[in-house]
Amino acid sequence: MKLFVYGTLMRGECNEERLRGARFIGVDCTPPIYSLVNLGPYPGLIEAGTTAVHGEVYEIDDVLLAALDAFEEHPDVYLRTMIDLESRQSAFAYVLRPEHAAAATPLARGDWRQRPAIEVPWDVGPLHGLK
Ligand code: PCA
Repeated sequence: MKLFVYGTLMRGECNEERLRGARFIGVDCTPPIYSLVNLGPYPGLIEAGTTAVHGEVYEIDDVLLAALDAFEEHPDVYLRTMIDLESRQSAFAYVLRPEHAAAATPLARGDWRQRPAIEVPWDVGPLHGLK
């Protein structure tokens, strides 16, 4: 089956290796009826809003689907849901349950790769000794 990923499972992001062995189909985008929220280390797709969310589609098998369901804590945190994409294909996506989005800030551009850099809350000072 097809899986649309929009966060840490995308290429170049921190959990990309979890899709090792899956066939990459292409980049895709949701219709503008969602929100993408920033939970810090990872984002959440929320089924309400006006944002088109960018991501990638993969062909995955049952074994990988089960492993990803466990990793994404389906159905407790994310709910794996069939959604429609702008390319007119349908795919599963991990939709964040709204009760986990309370403290999250929206990513209006719908693109996890364009999230703001993490702010370092202390002054690290001049980086002596790194040369
Ligand atoms: N992993 C899943 C859902 C959010 C996340 O970080 C994904 O990349 O689609």
